[in-house]
This record gives sequence, structure tokens and C-alpha cells, in this order.
Amino acid sequence: MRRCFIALGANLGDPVTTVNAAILALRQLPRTRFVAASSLYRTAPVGLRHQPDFINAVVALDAVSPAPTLLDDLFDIEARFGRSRSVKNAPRTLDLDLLLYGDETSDDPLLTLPHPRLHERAFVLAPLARSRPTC
Ligand code: PH2
Ligand code: MG
Ligand code: MG
Repeated sequence: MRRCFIALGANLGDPVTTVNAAILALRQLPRTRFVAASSLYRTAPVGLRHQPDFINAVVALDAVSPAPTLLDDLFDIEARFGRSRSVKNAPRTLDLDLLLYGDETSDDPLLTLPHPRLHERAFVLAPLARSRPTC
């Protein structure tokens, strides 16, 4: 069982509804136990600036599945919410990023752990700090 942290981001459609529904989907993910969710943060876009504000959050889960399996499960949830992959950093209905998978490290470009840009993104760090279990 590994403690995992997943970043959620959305800025197309109705992002508050989407992020709340995605948190529910993460709560129901097989082979995981829900630990905590941060509140929702409205954040200015970083990178491509001329796009709508984002809704961001972070969820903590304990996962039995290996990291690549968990990542596939996250891609499935993104697809269910209509995610299409076009330009890097383009607006998106839902982005789920695996930030941390226990203390595992990986330099695989398909799944780098910890997430390579985690430390430089306030829209990740603020909710991450608030996704810890309360007891
Ligand atoms: N995600 C990005 C690029 N820029 N900016 C904010 N505020 N929130 C995001 O989730 C975000 C971003 C690429 O994943
Ligand atoms: Mg991302
Ligand atoms: Mg992503």
C-alpha cells in the first residue's frame, strides 16, 4: 500500500462540477483507499496565459496497484470526462497528475516521480499541503 497524491485541474466546461465529480470517481477507484481531499482552488493559468482560470485540488489515496496501473486508471477517468490531448498546456476538461507514489522515484519520461514540476507550481503545492488526513 502506497500513499499517493493526485493533482486535479480543469478549466473548460463547468470546472467546479467536473473537479467535484472527479474527486468522487477517485473515491470509488478500485484497489485504492481514499484518504483525503483538499478544498477547491480557483487559480490563474500558468504557462499559456490567455485561457480561463483553473479549478485545482489534490486528493490523497492509499493504492495497492503499481504506479503505471494507477496512472492508466487516471487516464481512464480523464477520458470519461472528455479529455482530449492537443497542444501542451492547452485548456482541458480534466487533468489528473500523479504527484507522488509513496517515496518511489522514477525518471521514466512517461511517468516521472515525484512529478517533475511539482515544486514550482503553487496551484499544486497549496492544495497538496491541505490534502493530509486530519488525524
Ligand atoms: N495546468 C497546466 C498548465 N497551467 N495553470 C493552473 N493554474 N492550473 C493548472 O492545473 C495548470 C496550469 C498543465 O497541466
Ligand atoms: Mg498537468
Ligand atoms: Mg497531466
